[in-house]
Amino acid sequence: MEILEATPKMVEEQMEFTVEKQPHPLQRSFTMWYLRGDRTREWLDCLKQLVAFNTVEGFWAIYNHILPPSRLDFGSDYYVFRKGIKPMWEDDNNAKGGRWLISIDRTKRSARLDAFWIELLIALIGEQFEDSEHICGIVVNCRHKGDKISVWTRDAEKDDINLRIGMQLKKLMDIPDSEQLLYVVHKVAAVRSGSMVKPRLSIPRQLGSESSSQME
Ligand code: MGP
Repeated sequence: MEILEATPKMVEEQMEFTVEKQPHPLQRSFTMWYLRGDRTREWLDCLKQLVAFNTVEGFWAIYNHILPPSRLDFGSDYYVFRKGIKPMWEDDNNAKGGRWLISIDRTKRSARLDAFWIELLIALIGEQFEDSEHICGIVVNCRHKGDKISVWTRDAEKDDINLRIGMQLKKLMDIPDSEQLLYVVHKVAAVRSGSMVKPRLSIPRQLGSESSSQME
């Protein structure tokens, strides 16, 4: 069809056809998981794989059909991980890793929770992180005590790479210096609970720490 010969209606139809037939592929495929908190069941049994996607259109179709984090019950989580990586410490890709943790103050929930989550989702699937190879996935935990958003990275010992990811995350979310981002090693988190977990890295550095951000 020569565009010059076509009526506006025909052009419109042709464009619709092209858009429908040629979705925009993402560089990688991802899988979305959901966990509905239930203290009567094992954690692993609460985790459900929802759907995989590998196109921009596929992502938005899913995003538009599920509840935003702010509307989930407390105790629920979403996980978006590279396809083939299970969102758990036990997966080989996570076993040596850790996560950058953003704790969302309860008073800032309405302004931040959904906004941070979509911002991070877009950064993840759009490969905006310079070190995206090292990122396994992202998580949002909806909690009455305060929600958490985290970026799981593959190797907790690669401090330089993890710090770069943390700095990018801080910039992306526009997190002020007064709020610290903490990098927690999964193996440490797996044996200790909540606030007792000592981070390996922090941004900004822990006040009073000697020479580096590392706090092994
Ligand atoms: P959580 O959901 O990450 O944080 O871990 P929450 O609910 O805010 O609790 P807190 O301990 O951080 O204050 C809660 C619990 O879920 C953990 O103590 C584990 O029992 C279980 N859990 C969480 N993760 C991410 C895993 C995992 O990857 N594997 C297994 N086996 N259990 C997990």
